Amino acid sequence: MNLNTLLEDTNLDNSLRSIGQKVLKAERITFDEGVQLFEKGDLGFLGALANHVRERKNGNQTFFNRNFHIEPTNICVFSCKFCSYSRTLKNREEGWELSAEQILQKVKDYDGKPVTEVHIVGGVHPKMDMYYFIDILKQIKAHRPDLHIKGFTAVELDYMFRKAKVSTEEGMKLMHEAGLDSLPGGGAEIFDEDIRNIICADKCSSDVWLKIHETAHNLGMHINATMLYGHIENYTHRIDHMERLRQLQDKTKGFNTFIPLKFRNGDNEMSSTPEVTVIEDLKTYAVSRIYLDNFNHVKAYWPMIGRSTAQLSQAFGVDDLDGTIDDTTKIYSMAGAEDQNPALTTEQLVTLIKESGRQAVERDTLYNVVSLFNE
Ligand code: V47
Ligand code: SF4
Repeated sequence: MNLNTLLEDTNLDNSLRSIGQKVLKAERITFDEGVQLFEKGDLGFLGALANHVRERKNGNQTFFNRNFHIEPTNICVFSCKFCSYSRTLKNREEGWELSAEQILQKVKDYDGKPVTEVHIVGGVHPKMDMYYFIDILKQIKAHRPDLHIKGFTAVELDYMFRKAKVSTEEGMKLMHEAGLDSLPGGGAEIFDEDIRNIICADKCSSDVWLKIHETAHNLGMHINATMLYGHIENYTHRIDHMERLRQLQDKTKGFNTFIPLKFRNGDNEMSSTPEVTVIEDLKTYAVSRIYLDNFNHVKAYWPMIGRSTAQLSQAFGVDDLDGTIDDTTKIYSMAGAEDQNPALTTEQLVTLIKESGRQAVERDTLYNVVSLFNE
């Protein structure tokens, strides 16, 4: 339905109407209004608003990227309760540790293939230190200089910098100079300290996560931010998370994309926490699109939510479907993701986008257009 017609509906709650009018005028909504959208907005209303913002920012285009993932290890010193993936050094037989040669070989496996990005992320291994990864980054760049390296969450970097006894600024500069082009958005989880203390007490604090990202932004790195939702947090915690990101973005303009990550309860310490429904997924995409007025993109990570929800999400604010990941991304498949074999050819991904009535655009990490499809 047309947004103007929707806002004229006499049955519409007055506070929702006033939020809708702000969105129509491209005005920022407040913290309380964000919470109200979650509490009172039905799916039709939220979808119409979020789609308006999405089309104002990105027209009818949906972006994707040709990338591949490398997970150097699933051995981790931390013990996040939602994690189905990590193993400790004690139960090593269920873990993996790739050598520098194996990591480089994975990059070489893509020689001649039209990928533009490698995404490197894994557990926090006590022996894979900053210098180990600096050496690997240099080797990857020497082998394929034009491949964008998006790697290491703030949690991994914080551990490496502390171990190497370097400041955040110094460590980030060394990693950037060695070839690290940008960071993925992981490790943010939920910034609220009380919830964080319950679900991931021992890893870096919200302030440290934000500081690491700010430092990377100051070096000119454009990066992502995630939010793990749908577990024990409430709507106020979600808006608080987005508010902290919105404030940092006002300061630095360093974030490219916001990625809501749906909590999956397979085989982890939070298995008794039920997963939220697809309605909640779509509401979360929509409210983030409306609230984060200074973010250019909202991404749905399709291996996690499945192809059908990924298609629907494009009517609820999402303009990015990540990439044609043709490697198994174990952090999700081990937690019970919809797509146990997350591989889609470019043709399949383009069809999925086209069927949703959108134009598929292959982008590089920084959203430069690589190819336009189905014009
Ligand atoms: O921080 C872990 C999440 C994240 C579960 O930047 C879980 O382009 C749901 O950040 N249920 C790491 N989520 C992955 C990540 C990412 C993924 C895709 C794209 C990008 C990007 C970044 O995975 C962790 C945590 O929030 N996670 N376990 C789980 N059971
Ligand atoms: Fe380690 Fe990351 Fe799993 Fe937490 S989510 S236990 S930091 S691998």
